[in-house]
Amino acid sequence: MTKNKFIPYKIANFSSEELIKKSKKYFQEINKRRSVRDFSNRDVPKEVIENIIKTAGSAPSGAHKQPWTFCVISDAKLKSEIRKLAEKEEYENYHGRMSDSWKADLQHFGTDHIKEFLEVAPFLIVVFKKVYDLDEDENKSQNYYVNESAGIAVGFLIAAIHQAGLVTLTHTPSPMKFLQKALGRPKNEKAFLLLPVGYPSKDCIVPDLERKKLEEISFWF
Ligand code: IYR
Repeated sequence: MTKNKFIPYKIANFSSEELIKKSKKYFQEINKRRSVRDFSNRDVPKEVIENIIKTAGSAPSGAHKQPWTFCVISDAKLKSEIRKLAEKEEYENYHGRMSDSWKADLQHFGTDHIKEFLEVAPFLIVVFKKVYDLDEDENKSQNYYVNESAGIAVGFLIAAIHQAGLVTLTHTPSPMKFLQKALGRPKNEKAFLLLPVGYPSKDCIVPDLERKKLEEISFWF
């Protein structure tokens, strides 16, 4: 064992009953989360966005490299620019790049290449994964399990957005290369996901979906 510094770690010692109650309550709350495409333009305090990003940044990562960057966009001109670039790619997706079966799978969601939420939502968060690290002298160093780490961080982010009382969508305008350019991010950062964040619109609707049952998603040995 190396002589790295370790510090004591203590969490509350809940009883079985309390564990059941707390886990059930959390499930019931998080189970209300839905991906939303109809946003209100109502403003959201910047501090909320800071807090949800701090939550995402608390996610575990390979060798604690924290291989992520969160770019927050509220500037109307930049949001319009991103919408324009995203819709250009999405147009190509919906008019040729996506397979017929993919389009059929999406029919239930009523999606198309029009991405109004990119201008309406008060904040867009673009999550970049750091494929490798770069120091000031452009020396490269390795990151590990980058997709897993960034994915977990986004999971934390989505849960925090819901818990705060706001909504989001895990949007993947693909290819996403235009985001690295539009936001002037360095070459070691690749756009991972784009999440509009805000309140839902007054008349927001979501598809009538069912989640898989516990028996379908878990096997116990
Ligand atoms: N990126 C496209 C298509 C799309 C793909 C999947 I998989 C979805 O779950 C939803 C949409 C779009 O955003 O419209």
